[in-house]
Formats: sequence, C-alpha cells, structure tokens
Amino acid sequence: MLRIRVLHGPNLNLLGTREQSIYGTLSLDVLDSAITKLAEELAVKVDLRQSNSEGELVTWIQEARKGYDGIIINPAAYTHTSIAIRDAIAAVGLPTVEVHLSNIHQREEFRHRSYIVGVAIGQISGLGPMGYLLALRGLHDHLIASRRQKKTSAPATSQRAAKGSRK
Ligand code: DHK
Repeated sequence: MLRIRVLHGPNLNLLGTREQSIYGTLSLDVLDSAITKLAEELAVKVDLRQSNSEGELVTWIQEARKGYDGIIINPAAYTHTSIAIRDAIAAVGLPTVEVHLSNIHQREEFRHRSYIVGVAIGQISGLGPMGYLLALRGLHDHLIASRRQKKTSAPATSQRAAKGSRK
C-alpha cells in the first residue's frame, strides 16, 4: 500500500474562519476528511498533520524518509520564505506536490515566489480544497507509474530474486 504524508503549514488550522473570501469556508477537519475518503478509494494510506512551526514541518519531512512514498504539502506562508523546507524536501528525495488553496500568482507579489516548487514534481494553486484531491490523484498515479517502471527496468536476475522472496 502506498503511503503519503500530507502537511499543512501555518495558519491553515484556522481554515473556515480565516479570510473566507480567499481561503473559503471549509474547516481543516472537513478538508482532511475529504482527503482521507479519497485516499481510501485509491487504497493509499495518508498521514495528515498541521503545524505553525517551520522546524516541526522540517522534522516531519525528514521523518517521511522512513516508510513514506511521497509528500503533499501546503507550506502556506513558508512557501515564500523557507529554504529549510525546500532543503528538507530535496534531502529526502520523495516525490512532493505543492498545494495552495488560493492562486498565489494572482495575489501580492511576495507570494509569487515559491522556494518549494523547484524541488516539487508539481504545484497546484487556486483550485481551493479540490487542489488537495487532485494532488493526491496525481501523486498516486506518479508513484504507481514509477513503481511499474522500476519493475520493468530491473535486471532479470533481481526480478527473479524478488519473485522468489515473495510469500
Ligand atoms: C496559504 C497561506 O497561508 C499563504 O501564506 C500563502 C496559501 C497561500 C494558500 O493559498 O493555501 O501565500
């Protein structure tokens, strides 16, 4: 079963009450339930976390090395400031999708720059909560395709060994 860690950055705990004209009326709990429901349909195990602390997000990204196949992250304001989060994603080397509820490219200039996108496989911005669901589908498909590719490009001997070790 694929395992994906979903990280929400600072102030996203206030979703539903925070600047509703920009971030909508859905709470983080409701958003997380929708992500969990889709994950069940896709047979993906998701681990959902929110933090207002940059260091905690870095630690969770580092920890994802062990046991996770990919990351979906809305780094929120840290998108525009955090070299530490970018470096953590680059260090673990897990396929990562960056998500934003609002269209950061239509907003203030300081939001146009993402330190994260250069180490992500893609960025989804401006589609509201649907962005997370599309990120999950996209990352799922990406991971399945790269697993398949690894299998077909593995040398014949190691494929035989892998088959032999299956119970
Ligand atoms: C969320 C935030 O909190 C902002 O700091 C980002 C992002 C945009 C979002 O749209 O989800 O600039």
